[in-house]
Amino acid sequence: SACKLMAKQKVALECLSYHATASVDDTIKLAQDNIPSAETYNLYSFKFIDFDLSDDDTCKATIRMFLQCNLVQQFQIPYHVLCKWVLSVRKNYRPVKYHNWRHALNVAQTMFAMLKTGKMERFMSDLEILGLLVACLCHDLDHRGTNNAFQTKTESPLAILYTTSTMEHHHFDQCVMILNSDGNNIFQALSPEDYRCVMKLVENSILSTDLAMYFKKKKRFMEVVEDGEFDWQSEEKKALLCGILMTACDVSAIAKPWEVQHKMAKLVADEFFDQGDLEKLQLNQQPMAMMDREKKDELPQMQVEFIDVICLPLYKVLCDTFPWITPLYEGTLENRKHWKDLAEKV
Ligand code: 5BB
Ligand code: ZN
Repeated sequence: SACKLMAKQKVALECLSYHATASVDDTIKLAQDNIPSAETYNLYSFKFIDFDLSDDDTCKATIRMFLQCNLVQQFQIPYHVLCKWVLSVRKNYRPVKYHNWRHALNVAQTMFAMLKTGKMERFMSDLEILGLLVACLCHDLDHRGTNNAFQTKTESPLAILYTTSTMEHHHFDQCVMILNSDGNNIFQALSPEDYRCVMKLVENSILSTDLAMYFKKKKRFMEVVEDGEFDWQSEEKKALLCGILMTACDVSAIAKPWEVQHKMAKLVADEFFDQGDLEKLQLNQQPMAMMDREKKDELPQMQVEFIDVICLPLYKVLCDTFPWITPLYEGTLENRKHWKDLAEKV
């Protein structure tokens, strides 16, 4: 419609300054650098932390994951294209407090650890592993630190373009935009069939990170598991499994060692509070408790609820099916104790 076309043009204009991909110089420099080992970055661990990594190292750690999965060789990704693509993806995250490039890296690393240490790669083809890593790295591209409800309330062009899963559709659009930019197409050597297949997986996986979709998916996932299912190869089941894994990785900050979880939760809260401030100032509305600075004392109790309602049930059903990812469940349970203690002090 004319309205959607207008919205699309507005989004394109708004994004122009961010649309730039990586420079030749940065690409050459990264491509010439040595890539440290997976052990150096602790990539196989569910306790991976990005805090001590330089911005350069975050790119190298990303490339290391592609190398460890043998994706560069398998899919004939020209190395400088991989380097440029990683730098471009990083560049298209905004410096918001939580939903930034480092969050994307953490999500991708949890996926890597699930596939390798969690032994889930046996359920995935190489093409699916490629798709999942790309989806993780791209799943929050151009996040503005505000959620879907905020887009709707402010009638942002994005909300006019996509009425449901607004931001997630935009993240996928940005992912496609980067792949289609000069020298950034890491999928360039794929056959048309593989290309179509991996793009479908990336789209499904990114759209699955909308928490609103998660509850439906979890219900269907439980049905499949309760049927005693061990065959995840059908297209529907594969898409379901990928969607569930994406959510498991997206919230995996909740399973990190306590000091890390504590810091991460503060970043989440700060981003929520910034949105709350915007709602007060721009919309003259009372934000929900989670986004209201005045209610920051309720944070521990909210984390307990988040753990009980979303995280523990998710990790429980996954661990029952794939026992090697139990560290995620145990880490979350441990953090629940800490948040519960803090909640009871208030
Ligand atoms: C989550 C779903 N939301 C629509 C309503 C609120 N809940 S919640 O009560 O489970 C909740 C989750 C409340 C507060 C929270 O954080 C306070 C700092 C969280 C929370 N969410 N805590 C976390 O550590 C993390 Br990680 C997250 C996930 C953040 C991104 C979630 C994006 C949701 C988009 C709908
Ligand atoms: Zn995310």
